[in-house]
Amino acid sequence: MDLEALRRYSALHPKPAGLTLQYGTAGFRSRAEQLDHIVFRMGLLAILRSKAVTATIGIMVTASHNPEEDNGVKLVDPLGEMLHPSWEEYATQLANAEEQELQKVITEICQKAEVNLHKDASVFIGRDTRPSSKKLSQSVIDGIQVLGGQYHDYGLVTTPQLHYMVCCQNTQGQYGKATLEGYYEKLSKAFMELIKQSHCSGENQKHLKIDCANGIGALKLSEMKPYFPQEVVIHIYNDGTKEKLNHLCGADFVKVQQKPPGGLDMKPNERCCSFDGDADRIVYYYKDTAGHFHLIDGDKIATLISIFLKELLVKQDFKMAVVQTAYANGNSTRYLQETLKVPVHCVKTGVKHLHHKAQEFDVGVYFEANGHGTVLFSKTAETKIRQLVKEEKDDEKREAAKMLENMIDLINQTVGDAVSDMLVIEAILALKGLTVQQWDALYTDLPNRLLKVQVADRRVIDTTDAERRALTPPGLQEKIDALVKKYKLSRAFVRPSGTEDVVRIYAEADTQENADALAHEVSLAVFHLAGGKGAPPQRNSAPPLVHFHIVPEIQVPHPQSTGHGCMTGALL
Ligand code: G16
Repeated sequence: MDLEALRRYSALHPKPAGLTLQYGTAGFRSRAEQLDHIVFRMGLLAILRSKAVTATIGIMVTASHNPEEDNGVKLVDPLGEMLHPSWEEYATQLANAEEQELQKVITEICQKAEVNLHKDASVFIGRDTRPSSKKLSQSVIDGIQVLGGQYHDYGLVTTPQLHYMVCCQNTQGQYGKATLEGYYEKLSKAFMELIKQSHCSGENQKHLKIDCANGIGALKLSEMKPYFPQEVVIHIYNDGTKEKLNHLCGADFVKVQQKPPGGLDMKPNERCCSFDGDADRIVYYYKDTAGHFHLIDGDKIATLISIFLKELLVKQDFKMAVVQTAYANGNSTRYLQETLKVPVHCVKTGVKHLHHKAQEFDVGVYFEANGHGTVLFSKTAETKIRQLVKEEKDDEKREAAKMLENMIDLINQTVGDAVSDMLVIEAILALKGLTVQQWDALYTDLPNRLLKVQVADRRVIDTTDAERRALTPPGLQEKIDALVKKYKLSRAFVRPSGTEDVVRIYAEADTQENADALAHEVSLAVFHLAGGKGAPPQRNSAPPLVHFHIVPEIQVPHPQSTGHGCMTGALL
């Protein structure tokens, strides 16, 4: 280790006195001006991790759904997964070490994680469109250079694109080419192959309006446009040329506020979707002829994908499961378990937890309600599917295997990816001949409300049971239990956010009014028992923004039936 270089460079990236930051749900996040030393040190850590696992590691400078003034850093492991949990602690130690302790902490990490500093190292870097991102990614490079290693700076990319590049690099191209062209070509080829099998057409089905949250998604979708087949016509809104990132738009805004984003003009029954700031989340929505807004969130995306996959996999001995978090709407879980008969597992918030659980199955579909998710196929499942495409004699079965093979290539298995998820959804809707309204009507969401409360220190809240119950502060869970008892079909939980300085509150109940009342009462309990800051939360008197219609559950046509819509696909 070049100690002189370490001293010199760390002095250029000083840690503000008294600042302590924790590795959170998806890396570090804070106001951009507090992050220079963090990203420099994550450059150091990426080199150590790369040497430890003898593979390329990714660093993405982004704060995703957070306001434009924030920034953050996400670390990507060799196969495109989030940083291994055992290294999160090292990341926190390095981030919070005083300058004079840096060398000691690096040496300790090397000892504990058996890092051989003489090994080669390689890091891929990406960044989002925030004004602070370019300078921060330069600080990452400083960190990399201090410990000595190769790097490739991809510049502006979506988070999932960086995950994809890292995976391609470490699988020697087996997952694809580690270039943007490689990514666009792989996805568009799989998409075109998939929709070739669709017998549906129609001008309306072709068009999709996309709110890009004024973020990187707009740039990358524009680049990808030439690769899109004529079957899909995308219209990009909130492209970052006029408004601020994530301001009154984007997937998080639409999901939390349960209303359409600004800057997107939506006509009745038009299919629309929103990405978040770094394009790793997506939610769909539409407005009906009465002007009511309908949100189709990550739970319904998971349901649509599960229906499609289950039909194709029906005669295979594959274990398929869906992974959700406590935020999953109660009716989505019921639909998946009782109607679709798919096992559902609940884990803690954070794609790292969902991804890990989904790896236990041959086919693991995971989605957070906020629209962050993907599908994982085990090596065994993938090999068998590819083999069936080549060897299966029965035409219908071979066609079904082909659809699955194209799904494997279309879905970004490294992490939730708004672009790839969007193409998967568009393909499924086309193949099944489903309109956005029919998709929405699979089940009716229980009315729900998400709120946030500021407290002096959100770490006073500790949770258990996949964050569905609060262990501390004393008395909080008992209070929540008593409040929940007041309403029908109700459920509520609280948890400290890992990306913002807030406590999140989720409530659902039989009516929107009750869900709102319950969420408000729980937020007051958090405020009083967990040290709320400022004035107690006020009940929002605005009328519910989402129209919860009661519709009969739509029976998705059987794949072999020709009488309904134009679904294709044969059972394996
Ligand atoms: C990140 C994580 C997601 C998580 C979200 C909110 O999303 O990747 O898994 O659901 O933060 O986390 P929290 O409730 O702890 O703030 P993103 O899209 O912001 O990177």
